[in-house]
Amino acid sequence: MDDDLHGISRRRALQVLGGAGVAALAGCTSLAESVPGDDSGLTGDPTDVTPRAPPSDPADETFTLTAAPGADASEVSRSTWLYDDTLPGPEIRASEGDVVGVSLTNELPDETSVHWHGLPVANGMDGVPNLTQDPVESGDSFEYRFRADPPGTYFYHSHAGLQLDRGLAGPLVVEEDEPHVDYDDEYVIVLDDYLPDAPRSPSESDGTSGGGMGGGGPMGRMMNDYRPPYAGMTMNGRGPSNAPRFEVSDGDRVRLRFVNAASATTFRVRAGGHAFEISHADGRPVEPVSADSFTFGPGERYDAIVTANNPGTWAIDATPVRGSEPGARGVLQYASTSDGRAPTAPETGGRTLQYGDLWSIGSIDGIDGTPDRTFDLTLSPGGDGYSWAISGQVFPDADPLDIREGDHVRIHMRNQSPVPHPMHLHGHFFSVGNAIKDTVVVPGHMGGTTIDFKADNRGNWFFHCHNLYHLEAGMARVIRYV
Ligand SMILES: [Cu+2]
Repeated sequence: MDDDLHGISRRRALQVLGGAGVAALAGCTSLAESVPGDDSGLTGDPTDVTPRAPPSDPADETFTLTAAPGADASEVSRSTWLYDDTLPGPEIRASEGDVVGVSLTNELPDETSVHWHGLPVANGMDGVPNLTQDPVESGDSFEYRFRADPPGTYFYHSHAGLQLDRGLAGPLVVEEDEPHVDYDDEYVIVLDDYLPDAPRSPSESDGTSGGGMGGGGPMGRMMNDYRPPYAGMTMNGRGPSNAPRFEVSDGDRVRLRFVNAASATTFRVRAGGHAFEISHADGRPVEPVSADSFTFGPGERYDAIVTANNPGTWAIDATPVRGSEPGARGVLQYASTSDGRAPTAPETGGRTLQYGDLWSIGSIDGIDGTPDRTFDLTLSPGGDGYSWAISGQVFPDADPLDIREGDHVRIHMRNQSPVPHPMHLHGHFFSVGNAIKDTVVVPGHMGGTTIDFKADNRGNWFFHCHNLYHLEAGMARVIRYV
């Protein structure tokens, strides 16, 4: 294969993937055959397209984040890397329209960067190392600046290598001036899969730890579906024995902002004694819809309103859909009910939220006609047993998807593997069905999903599976404005 054809050099490839990716690439036949060429990497591509600048106004709200190895706290392993020594990282909360400044200090032994997941920031602020910015070296700092718009529930996380699975993630909330739903109180609930040891790339694993192998059939021994040896699932950084408590008052409507910050876990979420009124999907408002449970993949968010009309002590359970680890738990604690009793677990069954239930309030302008550009992509395992491909190409040995500013872009994805893929687009929201989202799970076994977006944010943008181990193994493309 030819470097120019694929628009990225081997050197750049190694930089994009980070250290862990080097081993993965070493075993990648197609790349091994490629010849290191000139530096025709993505950041150096000669396009006339200049990304828009970040806001020049002074920041209305400023934050600092220090990324560093976890302190020697009893429950936190030294392999856990944290923002400000907390798991999850500190909440960043801003008002709609404000200019936010975040000063990142890197005290990790490796380079890093921060991605503001879901928020359509200027390209240079998007935090993908070697694509939208130079990585922030160990000991250095970087000033992020973006406008907190549109409002919604987001999160931020490291986009370098496998750092997300070390604990480098935290919630990012942009408050609406005028919410479309009434509520009295709110909590942010960050779900994660907890890995006590340093993450390893799929190619380094021996395959014995997989809790979610692909099942029978020709793909039954799919190493591609590597699942790290998680110690368990956490809610707001805590395991079920130390479950976080969410106090509610009789009659109140409580908005729960659920964030799936996991690297490889789809959760099913339910609450004992209460249905959810789903009010937002990936931060964007939807017509409120009732459901007894919902599932969501890595990178997705749902806001759910719970009406406190059933006094007691109730569990909010988040169970892995694949993987055998026990789930995460929180406690919905009525102020009127004596504390300290064991929470009542949710019943199974009931109605599960479907994507088809989501009707966004508002729409994306300029995507109601015939698309200007359509991409038909397949999602499939690579032939080597651990890589993941989009239309047969394993990133970074993969063509960019070229678009022009103003285009109505349509991407159709067909999943030729048995496992679901939560596909995430940087820098833009897309429509999927009647919802507006930034991450969508494409179901396994030939599941198909079509997304449409407006090319209104110039730059080179990452489009990838948000299962970190699929991303690491090549399930990504760059969407390039030309
Ligand atoms: Cu995937």
